[in-house]
Amino acid sequence: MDASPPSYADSPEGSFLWIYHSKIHNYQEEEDIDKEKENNEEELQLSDWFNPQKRPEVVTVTEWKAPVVWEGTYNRAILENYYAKQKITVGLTVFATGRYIEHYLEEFLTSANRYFMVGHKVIFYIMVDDVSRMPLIELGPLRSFKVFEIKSQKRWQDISMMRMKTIGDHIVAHIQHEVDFLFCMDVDQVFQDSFGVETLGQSVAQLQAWWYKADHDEFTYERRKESAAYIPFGQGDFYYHAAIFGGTPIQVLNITRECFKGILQDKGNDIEAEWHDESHLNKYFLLNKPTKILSPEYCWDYHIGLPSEIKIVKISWQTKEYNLVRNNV
Ligand code: 5GW
Ligand code: MN
Repeated sequence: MDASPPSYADSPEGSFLWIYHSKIHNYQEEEDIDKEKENNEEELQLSDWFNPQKRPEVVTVTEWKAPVVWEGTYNRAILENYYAKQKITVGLTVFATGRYIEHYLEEFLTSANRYFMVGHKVIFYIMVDDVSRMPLIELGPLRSFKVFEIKSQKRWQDISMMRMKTIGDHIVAHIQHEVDFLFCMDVDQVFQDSFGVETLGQSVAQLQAWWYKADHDEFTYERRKESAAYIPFGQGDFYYHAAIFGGTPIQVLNITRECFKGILQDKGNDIEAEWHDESHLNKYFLLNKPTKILSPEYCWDYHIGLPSEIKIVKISWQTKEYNLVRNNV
């Protein structure tokens, strides 16, 4: 691919398909909801729901005082009560192209339907390169989905990197008006247990399961100065996993825009970061600290085994059957 990437169309509206149509907007109702949100007394304080001392054997607070959410540190009842009053809607974007549609999408969606933000309104934003191969799935009452057709990418590296552009385009075009919080996830993983409101925040990063105990100089950050994703030895907080990130739509827009900017800059300089979008995401979160971090319990790889600090696995990685799913390597 050259310096000008295949633009996904300036206006995403051009190529999307509404399978589920949300209700026509009622602006009076929206105003009332906004008022209700303002009247929801005080904002919840961290100490109201989070107790870092419950997990003394792991890092539960960052240097910049952000919570690292481990099982046992949060009080879900208090959070549920707070967010139920706010009547929040949470979005979840997921991409599946090529063989990833048949291989992963159905299991991802059925498990997300069951475990993602149970009791709250959820909109799944499903991006596929062939709408006709979209699996039929039945969703629970508070769940809806919107399917969009995206262009396939010739290079596999561009599939994951172009997500940054596509997510940003969709946030601007509609997602910002539809949800209060947004998560973006890989499709090659399965929900195993409830992934709830304790994960919500302004900007949320996921600890990578293989690296959470390592020292920052061991991390597989991009180490070449020429890349926009460059992080020198001696710097870095955590190694974040690009398979899960989230926040408010505006924060996620900023994340995806900055990452895509770095990706384009690298293309212009004929360099590609070692771990593609993930390298750029790590650079972003180094410069813009996440306000919440999820423990590896939220995105676990069972190939590591099950150490005692992993109390409840909320999402697990699918086995990487590259020979089956990657015809374009
Ligand atoms: C195909 C070949 C090599 C790498 C990625 C792909 C690929 C990724 C694809 O053919 N179709 C596709 O939809 N993807 C999307 O990009 C999926 O949402 C996938 O979860 C995400 C990241 O790619 P992964 O999951 O294969 O990458 P890793 O870092 O989890 O190994
Ligand atoms: Mn993946």
